[in-house]
Amino acid sequence: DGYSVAVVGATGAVGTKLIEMLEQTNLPIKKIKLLASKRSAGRKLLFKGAGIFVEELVSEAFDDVDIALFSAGGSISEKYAPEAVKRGAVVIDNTSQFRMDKDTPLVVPEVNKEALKNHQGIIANPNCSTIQMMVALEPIKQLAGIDRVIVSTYQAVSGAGARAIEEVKQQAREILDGELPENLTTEILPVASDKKHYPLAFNALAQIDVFSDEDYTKEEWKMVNETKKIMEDNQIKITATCVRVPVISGHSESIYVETKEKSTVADIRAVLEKAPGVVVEDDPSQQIYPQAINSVGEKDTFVGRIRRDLDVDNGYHLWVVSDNLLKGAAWNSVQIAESLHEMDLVRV
Ligand code: A2P
Ligand code: 11C
Repeated sequence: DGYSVAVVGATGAVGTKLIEMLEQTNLPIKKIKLLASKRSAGRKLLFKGAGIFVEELVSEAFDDVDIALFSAGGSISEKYAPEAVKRGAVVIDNTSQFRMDKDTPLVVPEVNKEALKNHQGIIANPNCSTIQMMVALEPIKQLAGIDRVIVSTYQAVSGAGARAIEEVKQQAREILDGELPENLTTEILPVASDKKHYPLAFNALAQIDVFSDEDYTKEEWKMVNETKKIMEDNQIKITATCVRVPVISGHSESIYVETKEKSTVADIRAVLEKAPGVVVEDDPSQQIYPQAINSVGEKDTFVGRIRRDLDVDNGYHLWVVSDNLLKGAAWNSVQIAESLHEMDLVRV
């Protein structure tokens, strides 16, 4: 007994992690189906030690599926998520395709599980940089309310996919071999679809995704709009600067938050220490603070450098780090599946 679960994009960077997280969940699973493009059909991947053949993604593949986890790009979700729902599956979508749709819950289980109750078949998983910020800010919101957020991110290259990781590694090798920066191989970063490409190795690029309104990038707009939707607060003041750094996995964020009510660093630390999904790593006397490389493979969000602003009453600074492929993607999706099961919401 249990659910029949499909992973769409099973061979990808996030898909591979979805399989790992499904191996670790206590969600009852009776069958797992791995879907990808025709190119991968027939490849064998392991699930709990058993070899499972990857199948080509076609609409009929969802006929016997209860829960479908999508991570194969927005256009694949646009086409196949409604097909999966039509055939009786609940879809948990990792892409940005449906996130801002009125009828689609956008869920971080630690924050707004209740929103799942209104689902119409598709549930959206937020952007990775938004998720870890929500996990860290929700306890502060509950303590003292949130008036304003200013966030700067230091995002890992795995967020841009497997090919981007290869590109930055290649650039690093070329530089160490004496190549000049202007001669490096640049085809993908900062954004595959944009006109120009720049090296990321030994660099930092203040562009994630393409530019949009007000000269903010789409990634920055995602952090703004998704935060308002998840926190159900259109009044919250929030602005973001998103930067790609040559880190393989683990997004880091410098978050400045102004609370509505008076609080103290000690109170904020205390609520974070008790918060679900948060691990406080904060001891300046011992040089303890979160680091991207230590977050890899962990499901938690790490918070440190908790301190007051020197000029603004109610202003606080945090350093927040999490594995962008786990809490930022695969783990949050599987947590949503677990929540749907616990809340008896798997059948549409
Ligand atoms: P495939 O490996 O067969 O190309 P990533 O985010 O790491 O780039 O991974 C993208 C995922 O989406 C892969 O599993 C990839 O499968 C899958 N994918 C890409 N295009 C399609 C498609 N047209 N149909 C089904 N799956 C696709
Ligand atoms: C990045 N945050 O780090 C992006 C990747 O909307 O799900 C995830 C994009 C998304 O490049």
